[in-house]
Amino acid sequence: MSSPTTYRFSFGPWNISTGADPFGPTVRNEMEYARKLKAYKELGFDAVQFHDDDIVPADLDWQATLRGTAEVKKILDGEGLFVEIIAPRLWEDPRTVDGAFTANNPADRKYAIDRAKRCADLAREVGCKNYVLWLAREGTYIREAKCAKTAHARIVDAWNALLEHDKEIRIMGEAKPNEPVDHAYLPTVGHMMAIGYKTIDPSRSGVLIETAHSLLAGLDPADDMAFALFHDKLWSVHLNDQNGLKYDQDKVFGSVDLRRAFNQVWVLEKAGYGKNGECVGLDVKAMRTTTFEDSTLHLANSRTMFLRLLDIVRSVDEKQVEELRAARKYEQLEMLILNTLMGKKN
Ligand code: 3MF
Ligand code: MG
Repeated sequence: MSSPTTYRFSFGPWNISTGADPFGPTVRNEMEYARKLKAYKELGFDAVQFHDDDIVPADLDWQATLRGTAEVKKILDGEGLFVEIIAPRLWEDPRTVDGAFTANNPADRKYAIDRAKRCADLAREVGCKNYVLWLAREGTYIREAKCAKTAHARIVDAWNALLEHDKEIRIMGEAKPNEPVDHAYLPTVGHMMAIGYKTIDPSRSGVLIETAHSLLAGLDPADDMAFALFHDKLWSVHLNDQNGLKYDQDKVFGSVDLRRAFNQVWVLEKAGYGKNGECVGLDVKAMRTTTFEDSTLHLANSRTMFLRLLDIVRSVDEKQVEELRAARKYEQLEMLILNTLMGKKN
């Protein structure tokens, strides 16, 4: 029998935030950068997810970028952390107001591709081969604003340019159906994977799946994960939770729907997720009401939820599940799962 996977956990420093939202300013002090990186190991995490400008500002010249990157690498090494993924932040600069790779203005598209390539160079500097594209503004507020067919071609061209620029990185698309744009061009995991297969190197094109993003598309995150796992394309995750079809909430994993969270852990565990070095990534936000002292609790709690659900997944009698499946006794199977989740004997 193969030994059970020991999971490694990751998150991005943006998960420790000052609590500002679109309706109000910050409510907590900014935690010092080195302090944030120190929190990782204290909370039981192994790896960091970065945006390019989480490492060094995006407008530094290359020499200054190298100096800044070396400093961050030194802190990471000192903390015993590695970089799991790196993603270009293509949604804050004035040149990405109309999208990045799909902007109508050629100069803006060039800026986006140059910045995305620079992000791959940064990845190399911090020893990371996993590159994430969250295509935040690739879409529109009104359908007539862009030619959607051309937009898809432009996304593939940009993806190809990155694969060519660095022959070692592998690119994961992180799909999201809306927010900040109204209509995103690649709203689901299925769309993202279809684009990956159209690139010059499908073997280096995969996905990162975020629970809330699947839910916002009206899809089941565990099924999305299973779909990507079937294709060997699930290379990272952003686990969290979400209350219905509203703004992206990034709630603590399992805090809304325990059974839904259980099913995600189930699918990951049964497929051997993590055996090739994949991390259990979180993308969670503290509540606005949280104090500075408690500003990492949502991360610790999400990790705890994953591990508790993992215990439950491992405790389910697989033979019994198979028997109930074979006999089509789904009422009994459902009660088996509900009882297990509630810690009741069957
Ligand atoms: C937005 C997101 C993003 C991505 C991040 C890394 C800011 O809904 O989930 O978080 O996860 O950019 O790809
Ligand atoms: Mg995310």
